[in-house]
Amino acid sequence: MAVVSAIKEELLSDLTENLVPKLFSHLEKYLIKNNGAEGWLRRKFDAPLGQLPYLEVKGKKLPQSQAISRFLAHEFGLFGKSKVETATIDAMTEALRDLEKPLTDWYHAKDETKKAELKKELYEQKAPTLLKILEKQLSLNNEGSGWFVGESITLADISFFDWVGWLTFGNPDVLADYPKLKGLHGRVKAYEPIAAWLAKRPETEF
Ligand SMILES: N[C@@H](CCC(=O)N[C@@H](CS)C(=O)NCC(=O)O)C(=O)O
Repeated sequence: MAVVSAIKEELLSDLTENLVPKLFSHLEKYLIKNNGAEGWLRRKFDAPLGQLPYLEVKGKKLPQSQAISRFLAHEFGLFGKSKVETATIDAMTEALRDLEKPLTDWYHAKDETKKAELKKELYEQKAPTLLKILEKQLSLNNEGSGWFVGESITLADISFFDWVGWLTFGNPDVLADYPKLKGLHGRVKAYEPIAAWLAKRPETEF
């Protein structure tokens, strides 16, 4: 048992001190430099599925952002205390990820009329529909004064925080009508490991 916990401890410190910063630095390089750059082509060659992100754990490369975030959530105890909690967290994370296509379609649209249409659809329909449901869901757990699931922060809260960041691109006060969600956003932002990362993370477009 002691051996297992020593290995786990070593893995956790490796994750926080080396692997997570390494993951972000891969992403940063990809996002900041252009995709066609020789550096990226070489990196693409190294990537298990030819794409970023990937996370290296003890020499093993793990691709696919969602597999990575689930792996890290399991490792850091952010994935619930029962199978039902885990599935609930997973479902919430996926519900939030359903915003990805509308958001990137709007963000990257070149035609101004189409872009305005996509923005309206995202900010007046898709996002409010989900935010309203999430506000209610949060209220059902500890009257909305804590976290989405259970008694401690989970991947669902962190995914929510991340997606709000993306949504503020088109509306800096996107949570104005959702007081409970606004409170949760503040709690995640103030959560010590996240606050520490936010204070030192590099400035990038995304
Ligand atoms: N489903 C994958 C998608 C990965 C993906 O689309 N990665 C993009 C960057 S965000 C990429 O590496 N594009 C460059 C390429 O495909 O050559 C995930 O979630 O990780």
